[in-house]
Amino acid sequence: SKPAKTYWKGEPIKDLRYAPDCFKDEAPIEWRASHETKVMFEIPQSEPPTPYPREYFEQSHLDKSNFVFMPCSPASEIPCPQTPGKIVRRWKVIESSLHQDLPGSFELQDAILSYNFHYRKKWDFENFHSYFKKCSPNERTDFFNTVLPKMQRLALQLPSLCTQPLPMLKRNQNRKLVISQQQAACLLANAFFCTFPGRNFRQRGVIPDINFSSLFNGPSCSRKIEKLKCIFHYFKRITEKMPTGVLSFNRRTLDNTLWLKDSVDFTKMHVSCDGTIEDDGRGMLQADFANKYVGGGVLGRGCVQEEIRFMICPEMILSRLFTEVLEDRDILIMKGCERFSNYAGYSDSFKWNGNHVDTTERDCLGRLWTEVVAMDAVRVKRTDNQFAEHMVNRELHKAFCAFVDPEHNDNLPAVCTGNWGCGAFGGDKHLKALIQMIAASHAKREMCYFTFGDNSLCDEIAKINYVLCSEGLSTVDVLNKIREFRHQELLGNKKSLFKFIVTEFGLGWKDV
Ligand code: AR6
Repeated sequence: SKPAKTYWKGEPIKDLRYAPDCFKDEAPIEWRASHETKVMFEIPQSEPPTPYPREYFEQSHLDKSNFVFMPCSPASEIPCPQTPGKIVRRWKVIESSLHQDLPGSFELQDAILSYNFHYRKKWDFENFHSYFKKCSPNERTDFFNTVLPKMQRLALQLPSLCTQPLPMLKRNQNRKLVISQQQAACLLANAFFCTFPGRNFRQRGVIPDINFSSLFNGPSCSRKIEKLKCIFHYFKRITEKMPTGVLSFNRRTLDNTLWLKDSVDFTKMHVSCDGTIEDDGRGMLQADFANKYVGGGVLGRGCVQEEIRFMICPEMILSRLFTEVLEDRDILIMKGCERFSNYAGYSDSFKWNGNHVDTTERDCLGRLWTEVVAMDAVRVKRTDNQFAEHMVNRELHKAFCAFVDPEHNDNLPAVCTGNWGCGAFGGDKHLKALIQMIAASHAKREMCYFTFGDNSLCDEIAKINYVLCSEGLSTVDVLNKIREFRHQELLGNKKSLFKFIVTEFGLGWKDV
């Protein structure tokens, strides 16, 4: 059992607004496929959802840049491994390689390389082999005798499970993709077997890689081994019992920047030193401290908030298959992704820590009530001034786009967030907390903020929020002060942003 939360300030966490309670008065809705919303299964939906259409839809005439290039597409061709000079359909080679028995990690490597011929000399599968060398004989037997054959069959079901082309969620567009957990599992099995053509590396600078090759290859490191444990665990779970729910991936772009001119009051806040977004954010809109290539280094060595979240909820990794790089005013909302693993540690000390049973309820559309928003902060370089107006505005628009909900205006669940952009991306914690407070207030959401073990930050954020709320200061007042702080900073004034704001308003920086 988890230790009780001991150090928190502001509103009690139980008094914030949560889904599904906050939506209880809304009428149930159904999926409606449209130009903006692509649904990959039949409506009305059954359990498990039936792929739509029933037969594989030939996609060779479509503009490739608008759709995911599928491994089973007839347009995907490679040189025949057996007959030099002959060209064959890639899917035929994949089928014959994955129909075979694969009794060990070297046979699996050969199978993957049969349709990734270019990489014969480049891929060493070091982490992959080292994982199987270290695991117990029982685990190895279970994987090669039971889990892997089921994964092979699942991957080969691609043309019967994903029967229509998956749209790319392109830059600066509002688009939603709705997919069953079974279809997601099939696509992830294909990513595991590295079947997606041309997707071992980032494509044209805008599409992330999705094949798992970079996770398998060396140099050997414990982070990748622990990530492999998460991945193998996911496949073990879903091949034992296929989940029957639904996931949605919604890319949203913000075209209105006028919101910033409105003046609104600050909303309530719970600030806690203990707790994490994934453990304690149930029913809230949960922040993913993202990279503009969603998932960041999840398939490589990266191992901070976003990568860890994607590893314990592997369906999130799928977003990389179809989400182009996020522009300054784009975000991605992932709803319904299930958590399969627990973990301990962080970064170099990260460890897979056993099975997780996700007890979150489902909505009327079959999605778990877990809503996660990928929002990428700017990476603050030494030469940048993060207090400069254009930098502040960039982050404000990003956070507002992440928190606003164009479909529901009132009674929205609180945002669950923390030190967004302040770890790997080096941002200022006071500035980013204020930016998120402003954005949440405009989006009419309360906020739950986890300081990740930092007691004094917890006090400071609670204090500034108390002062802003009790003095009735508005978001515009505070934005003006952030601008003034920038000038003071240029004059060499070294006060913290919070202290500056409080003293500027003629108030004391006293205990709350
Ligand atoms: N819950 C609450 N707070 C957390 C959690 C958690 N589970 N994990 C970390 N924190 P970081 P960034 C706190 O560095 O700076 C990835 O590679 C902790 O204080 O992940 O926005 C992405 O793909 C931590 O220092 O986010 C991007 O490339 C802080 O949140 C890049 O990192 C920031 O976490 C984004 O970097």
